[in-house]
Amino acid sequence: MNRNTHTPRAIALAALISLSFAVPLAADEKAYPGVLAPATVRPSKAGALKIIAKGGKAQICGRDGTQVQLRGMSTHGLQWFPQILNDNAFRALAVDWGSNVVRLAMYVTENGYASNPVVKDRLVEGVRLAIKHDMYAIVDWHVLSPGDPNAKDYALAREFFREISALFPNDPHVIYELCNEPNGNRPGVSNDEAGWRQVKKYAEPIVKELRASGNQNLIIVGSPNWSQRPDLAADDPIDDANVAYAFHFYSGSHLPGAYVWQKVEYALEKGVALFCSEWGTSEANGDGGPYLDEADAWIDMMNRNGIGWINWSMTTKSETSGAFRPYKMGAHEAASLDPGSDGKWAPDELSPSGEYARARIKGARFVPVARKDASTVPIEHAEEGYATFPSDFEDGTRQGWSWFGGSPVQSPIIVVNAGGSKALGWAVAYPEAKPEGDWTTAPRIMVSNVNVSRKTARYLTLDFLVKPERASRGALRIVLAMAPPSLGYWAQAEDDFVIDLEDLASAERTADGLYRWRARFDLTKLKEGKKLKADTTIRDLTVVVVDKGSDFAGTMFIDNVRFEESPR
Ligand code: IDC
Repeated sequence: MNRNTHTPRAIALAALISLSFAVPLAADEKAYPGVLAPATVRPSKAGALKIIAKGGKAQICGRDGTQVQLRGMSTHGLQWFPQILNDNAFRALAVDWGSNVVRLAMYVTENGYASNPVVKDRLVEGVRLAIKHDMYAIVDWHVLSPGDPNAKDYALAREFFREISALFPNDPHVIYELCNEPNGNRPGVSNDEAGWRQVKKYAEPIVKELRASGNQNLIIVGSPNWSQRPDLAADDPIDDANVAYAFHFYSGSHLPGAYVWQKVEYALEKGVALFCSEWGTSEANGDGGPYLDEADAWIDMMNRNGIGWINWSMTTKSETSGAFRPYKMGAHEAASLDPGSDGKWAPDELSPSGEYARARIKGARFVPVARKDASTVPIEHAEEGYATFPSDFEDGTRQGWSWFGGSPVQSPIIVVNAGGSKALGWAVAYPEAKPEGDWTTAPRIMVSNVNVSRKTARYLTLDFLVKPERASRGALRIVLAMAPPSLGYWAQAEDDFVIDLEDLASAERTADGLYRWRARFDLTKLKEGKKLKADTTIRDLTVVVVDKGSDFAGTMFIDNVRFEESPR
């Protein structure tokens, strides 16, 4: 093939107009003076944390009985972004950001601890790094999906807390968080008293066992509806003097004064200790925004009440809540999660959200840097059209297909003739330097609200074509993801479709010189044992083209996205 006839990447990149980062909305220190706060107090000074009742309110206090506010960051899932576990990063968090706490998010499902036990070693490494840098460490058993902490997926919980507490016996740095977010995902817990009783039934024996083995540490327990119901816990607390209840909010979804806020106020009045073990500047899905004014209102409220908080999360993943600059094709490289031996990330290595979180952890003013990659030139795509399935693009529209907001590739989407009929195409050039994380360079294109069901079909099939400008090594891995509301809005085909770029010669060649494959996904084989019934509604379809060590630059196309009864 004509490998070197074009300058590498030039053609793909020429078509690209750099996409702007969302410019942070104004944060307002005048309206919310409580966002400016004194520096945090470290474990070397504060010692073991204990809850003390003062004037009808419960406060988390240090060994001398004065209130200690915890402010810091959470890791992203340690199965996905372990690179944050490095000495320079923890030093930067402690010294440059002024954090006195770090949260280690250990997912159990989604390739977490249950199937990937190495993440526990990573968590332990994180605890050690936190101790070394004089920060408290939150051991987060990240219950997310399914939503019932008693579900069989979480059967190792007791043993896990036993092991960690034996490794760090009654160590004052360690805080145990027993269940990130109980919720209704089946098998789940209901958003009411009965749901809380389920959580309590799970948590109580672990609390008892920790105490019986001599661990007096602060323990945090999540609440139903994704830790939005501390009021339920306040009405029926766990019988232990050193348990605080978690609440979580995302400032674009959970507005100041609304539902979660009211539950927090209620629980505060009832006199239980509260801790915000996760909040984000984005919407609840981790993306969109950032919503900094709303975040200011929340932080002001938490700071004034001395409530500790943790921002989600330390990742370069392309999502607004991520604190570090993600890779974006044609605009910027990803930051490294290791800031280097100077122990500082430069301001533009942070995302707008990360820059904001750092200022608020420090308790200092938020003065965002100007971002070089902001562009006001809008990208022109082919006409959007209506979500249509099967998608054949013959009407010349995109039939509803668009970039997923967090897609690191956001090049113009075209509808042109490719391989004998109209197809949907876009330019891609994978970077030489591969950023951390698996999907960080992958175009993610989706059709929303297409609302189809597979009926009797077993497969979802699409034609995938490429016009390479360069393709000499590595592979492409096409992933099919779906959003069926009844399956928690996420289902992923078990088997990806892999294209070996070193073996292009054996691929089908179209009359117009493209390479073509028929990518077929078996809908009866989904990750995590999920099942798509014949009539299960699939709201959205997403195609992700993952870079496996490849130097691919050129145009990719999809066509004839369809269901199939059996292979043709
Ligand atoms: C999100 C991550 C995202 C990941 C998703 C599924 O940001 O990259 O794909 O989990 O595992 C929570 C959860 C937290 C979520 C976060 C944002 O505790 O795991 O992280 N969120 O959606 N609760 C509310 C929001």
